Amino acid sequence: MRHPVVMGNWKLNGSKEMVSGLIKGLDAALNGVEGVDVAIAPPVMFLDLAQQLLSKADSKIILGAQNVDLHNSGAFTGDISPEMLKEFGASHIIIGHSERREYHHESDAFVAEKFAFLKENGLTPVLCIGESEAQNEAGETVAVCARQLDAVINTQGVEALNGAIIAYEPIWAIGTGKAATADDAQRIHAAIRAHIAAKSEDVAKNVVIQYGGSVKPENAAAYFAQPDIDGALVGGAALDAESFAAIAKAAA
Ligand code: G2H
Repeated sequence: MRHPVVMGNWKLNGSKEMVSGLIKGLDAALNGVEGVDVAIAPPVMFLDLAQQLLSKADSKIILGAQNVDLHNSGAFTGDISPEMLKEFGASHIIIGHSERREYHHESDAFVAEKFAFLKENGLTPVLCIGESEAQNEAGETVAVCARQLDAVINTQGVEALNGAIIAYEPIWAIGTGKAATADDAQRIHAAIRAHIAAKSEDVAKNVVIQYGGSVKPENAAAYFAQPDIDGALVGGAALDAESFAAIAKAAA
């Protein structure tokens, strides 16, 4: 039985004060909420503070991060390794977000290598896939998602997806307020699951597929009512404790 995961992707936002307030507010708002795994991915600068606050509160909130390098040490200026993320308690690591694919020119193959390196280091990849507006209009959504997934499946085997999380995020819905309808999102999630099922029914049945793109308290429940939507990757609404907690509760 799949367990929903709601993850907050804080992107390039935060300050010590904001992180403290948000984590305390979230932990309080989520007290007693069962049936959903809740994770946050602050900027790495704040992992230490976040880890201390979560541990002091004995919180169930899972700590994550927004990116990782392909090495554990060495001359790789500006990068962060899996070992470092682990030392600060981050377990769920977002890779292949469309913002990194676009602004940092990360290819499917490069993202797939990160996927493999995270698994090798015992971390949980949160693999983002999704189509652009032009691809959507050209009817290429499922083909684009399949290609992005195949970069992992064809190099590491479909079983590599066991224990990982897939986040389907249509690029045109990210931060735009133009969320996909729950029915449209379900159709794509079902197609993604079917693509995986063609290689392994078992992996497809168990893999968590989150929806991402302008998820808010007002639209979250409609997504989570869909059979193939197992939680959400949340950006803007994750920066407000009340909103993010409401989304998490809708998935519980
Ligand atoms: C998509 C999402 C979080 P938002 O990037 O990954 O952000 O909820 O702001 O659209």
